[in-house]
Amino acid sequence: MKKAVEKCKELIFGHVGVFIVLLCIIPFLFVGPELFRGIEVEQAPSESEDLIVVGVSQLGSESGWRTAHTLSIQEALTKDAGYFLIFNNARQMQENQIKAIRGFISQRADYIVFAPVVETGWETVLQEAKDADIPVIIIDRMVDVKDDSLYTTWIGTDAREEGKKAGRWLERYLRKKNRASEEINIVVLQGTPGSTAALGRTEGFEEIAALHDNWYILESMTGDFTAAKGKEAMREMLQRYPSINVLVSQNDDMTMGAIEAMREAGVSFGENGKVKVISFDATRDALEMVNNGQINVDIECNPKQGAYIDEIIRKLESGEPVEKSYIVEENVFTKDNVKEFLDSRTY
Ligand code: GYE
Repeated sequence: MKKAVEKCKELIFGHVGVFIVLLCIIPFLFVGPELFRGIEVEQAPSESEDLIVVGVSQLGSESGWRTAHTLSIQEALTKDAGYFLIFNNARQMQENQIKAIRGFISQRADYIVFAPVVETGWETVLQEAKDADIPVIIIDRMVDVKDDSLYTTWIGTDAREEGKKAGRWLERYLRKKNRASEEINIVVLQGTPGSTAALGRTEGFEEIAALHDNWYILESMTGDFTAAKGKEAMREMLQRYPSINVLVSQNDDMTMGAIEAMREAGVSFGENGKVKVISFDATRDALEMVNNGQINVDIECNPKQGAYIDEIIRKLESGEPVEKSYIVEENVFTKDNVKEFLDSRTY
């Protein structure tokens, strides 16, 4: 009898035990990977022994351009190509970038690559990288530092020239439409305050605007390079100014937001509309809008910078000299030339 009772207990508790263990494990199987997402996994030293360890601090994921930029880096710095990539997304916050760079220094990365969200405030952390003898490659936007030995090289685009291209396009357009002496009311959606892309595009466009007494920049508002903030800012400006002739929007995401605001306000835009639209970046979605006449012109900003990073690191590894700056080539798209580029646009 005693034996039978023992057997019974064993059977019940044995099964309950297994059941409880399963109950604990099953949810973890689903949630487990989620818990680790976003947490940087440190390299096992043996795994990275023969690889070049590169810490990349990306400033954020605010735009379609940024997604393409990140992809270009990740496609270039692969294990097959000889790299161990430690990637960090700073979510548009400088303090996160500083923390990430300090992390790369303490992990003894071979190279630090970073796209600075704003231009100022980098001296201290760059000095720390220099003291640790880690070469720094700056990509996309620029840093404003007195001592340029704080970084090895910069790969980016000429934001000031992009702004000028926008101004020159408007000059040509108005001349062609016999409106060169008309009063032209302009509003500007600027990118992240203090960023190279916003500073340069603003300066470049203003340089051309200053040559025309009849161009009035009614207001410039920041949309932080995002569609949501671009829409909000444009909605406000549409309420304040009933007679906008031109929108200069410093990236495609803000342009998409602004177009939604114009639609909602019943204001026509583009080729056959009241507000002429000038945009920057030239992502695929925006080029389609150039093709169908919703955006008048898109000034290209080239996000494909990964291959340059790879090339520069290879040169540095073999002791070859590198330039202090590399400027990536860019185009201007209007309805006249956009078709031939549309098919090959991957981003
Ligand atoms: O134009 C914009 C992004 O810094 C050039 O940043 C880059 C800009 C790009 O958010 O879409």
